[in-house]
Amino acid sequence: MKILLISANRERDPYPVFPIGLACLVGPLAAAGHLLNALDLCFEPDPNFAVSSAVAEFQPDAVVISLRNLDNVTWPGSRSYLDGVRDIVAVCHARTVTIIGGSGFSLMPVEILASVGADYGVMAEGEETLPRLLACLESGGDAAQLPGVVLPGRAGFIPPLPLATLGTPDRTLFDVARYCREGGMANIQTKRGCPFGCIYCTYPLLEGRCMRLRPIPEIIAEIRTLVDDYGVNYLYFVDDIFNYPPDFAEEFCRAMIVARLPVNWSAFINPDFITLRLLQAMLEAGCDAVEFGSDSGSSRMLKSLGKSFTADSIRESSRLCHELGVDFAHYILFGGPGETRETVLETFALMDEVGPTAVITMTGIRIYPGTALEQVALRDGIIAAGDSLLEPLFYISPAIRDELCTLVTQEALKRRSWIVPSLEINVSSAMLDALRMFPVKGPLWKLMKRLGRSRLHPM
Ligand code: B12
Ligand code: SF4
Repeated sequence: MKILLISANRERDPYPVFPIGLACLVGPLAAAGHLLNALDLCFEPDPNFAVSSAVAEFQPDAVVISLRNLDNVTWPGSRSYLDGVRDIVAVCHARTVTIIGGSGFSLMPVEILASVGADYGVMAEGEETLPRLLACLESGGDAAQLPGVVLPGRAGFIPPLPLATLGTPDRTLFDVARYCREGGMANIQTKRGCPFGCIYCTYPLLEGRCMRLRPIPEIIAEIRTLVDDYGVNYLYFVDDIFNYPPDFAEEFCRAMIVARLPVNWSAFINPDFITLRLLQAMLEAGCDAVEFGSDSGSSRMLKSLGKSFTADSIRESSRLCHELGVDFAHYILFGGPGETRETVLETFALMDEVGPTAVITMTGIRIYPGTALEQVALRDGIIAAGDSLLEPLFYISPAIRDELCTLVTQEALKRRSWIVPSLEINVSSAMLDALRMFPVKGPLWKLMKRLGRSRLHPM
């Protein structure tokens, strides 16, 4: 079949992110004998025109739409992307079959399929399910019998089966160089899954609770291709947690060191499971910045959010970063269940104490179906049974709701390293656009070191 792959993601903040999910589907689809073409809407000035032209020109038998983001998960200032997806489907609809999937789609597959009007949906990993669905369409089989396939008008579907073996993304149909130029990096994955249980988090729902590791030689070969064929010199590891399991992370770093790969990189890490030995190996392997998903500096809030670590782990891991001189950021989520003025101030105090290069903060926590936070939000009357979560709804602790933004603004502006995208503290879309004019490698928050003073609505 002739298949047109469309990446629907047009978000450019904090930077344009390469459509690695679609790239993972290229190999399995090509192996199944399909003829492929791709359309990446990230850089298209008129997406509907681009889709219409691509469909007219290529005449695909099916269009495969990747929906990575539903919205920007930012409160206040929330932006939903679903209207854009509805338009893409509408442009294709009379002319070809539409199949939608991706992480954003997989969070609420039945509702999204109904909302955007595509012909088929695929929940979670597409490497095996999508070729199976296409084969079923070709042979006139019953798609409802395929695990992971969602059909319009049906409330349920057979749950997807996790892939036994993770493959290597094939980036040949996409503009890797442009993402490196405008986003400062390429992306890569070493494993899938997260065994932890943070109450708001969808990652275990999307990738499963079991860790599935890629063979290290294959990851090294992929990096070599990125370097040799695409001129990549900076990588971001999209793993839920880079440093878990820690022995795999270390083994991988040692392999990178042996391979002498000329790249720098950064990744999300957990404040537990980071030792001097592992951090040393990471730096030797080219890591020049780490991001901690710390969420809070208050012991009470860490417990309430279901974090597996303590404030002391945040202290110790930050100390290691200072000792080895690596840039580090802590990501903070304010407003979770039990958040009060005191717990917010405790978080500011802990961040003052540990002195990261940057603190990146969200106010309010997006509520997703299937998470423990959804149950807490129902209990606390923040949402009602049957409420749709398609348009973003946020949990904000009733005890702080009215003053959260004022308090965070006041405190963040007193400090130089705090970035609060929702309140435009030390960041704005215009500022990110301007920074992208310069050839900056890696995460932009590393530039916080050069900031003169804190600003509201910079640029
Ligand atoms: C790493 C990551 C980031 C990094 C990206 C770094 C980089 N250079 O790539 C950073 C921190 C920058 C980031 C930013 C954002 N992110 Co993010 N991110 C992730 C994360 C952890 C992994 C994404 C990834 O690369 N996965 C690896 C690839 C291989 O998997 P995949 O894309 O899901 O593709 C597979 C399947 O989905 C499927 N598939 C994909 N497309 C299709 C299409 C079809 C038809 C089919 C059948 C199957 C299919 O098959 C693929 C292979 O198995 C996910 C959470 C998660 N665990 O999935 C969130 C996630 C994707 N992010 C999310 C969001 C919202 C954002 C931001 C908007 C947040 C913000 N305000 O900054 C920005 C947007 C950035 C942008 N420009 O788009 C949400 C999206 C859902 C939603 N709520 O809208 C997620 C799901 C997290 C969440 N909250 O649940 N992100
Ligand atoms: S926040 Fe991190 S550690 Fe917690 S469940 Fe999500 S991915 Fe796992």
